[in-house]
Amino acid sequence: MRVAVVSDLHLAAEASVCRGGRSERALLQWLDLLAERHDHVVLLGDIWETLAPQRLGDQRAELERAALRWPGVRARLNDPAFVYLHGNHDLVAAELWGAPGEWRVEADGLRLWFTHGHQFDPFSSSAHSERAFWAVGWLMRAGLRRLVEQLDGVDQVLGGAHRVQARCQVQRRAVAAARAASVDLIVTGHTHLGGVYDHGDVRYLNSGTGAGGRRSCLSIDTATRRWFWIDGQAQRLPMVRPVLQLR
Ligand SMILES: [Mn+2]
Repeated sequence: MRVAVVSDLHLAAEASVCRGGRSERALLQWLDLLAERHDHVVLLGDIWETLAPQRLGDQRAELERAALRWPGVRARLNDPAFVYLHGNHDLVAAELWGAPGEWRVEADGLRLWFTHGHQFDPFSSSAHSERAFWAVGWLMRAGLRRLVEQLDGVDQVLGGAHRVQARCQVQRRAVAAARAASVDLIVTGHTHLGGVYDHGDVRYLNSGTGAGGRRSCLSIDTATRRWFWIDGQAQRLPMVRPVLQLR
């Protein structure tokens, strides 16, 4: 079984708070290319941005508005090639569209567990996070988008090593959960920091983020036991070009 994994697009209705880019056409070309080359494309949560509505707590209306702004992406959620799981920024899709929070599957003797990963992050599962992301939305509307992105960059530089490497809390908790559930591969997004990490009996894979034209993703082949992360920012490097020819 070949599976591509894309997460954290953060598609929103309003351009000022949308981090997913502006062109739906380019995004769909990428998703459809992945679908052509894999049996499934897992959309691993935070595909939609609903935590930055104008009024606090208005996630349902925000999801519907975002879906209208990105109709092609919405249509693909009903396409059997795509498996959509909700994250914390699109949690409301569970209640509105019945989106599941995880996909567990066995293929070629391997047990795989796909889930967004916010349940392993104490901040994102806290009551404060909804209010914090709502406030960030207003900073972006107030023209401080660059500041928000820079803070995000600082967070990744300062916290990056801790968040990606084996001592990262999300990763440590995910690996412990995978071990308890006897799965071989646990696949999350959420941290926006992609990669593949070997923990002996368990592998932890993170899809990174496809937001803002970054187009990072995972490609997993259970038959050949090959899995790798494609860094969307480094997609011009010759070493990844022959693999997927990303544009
Ligand atoms: Mn998330």
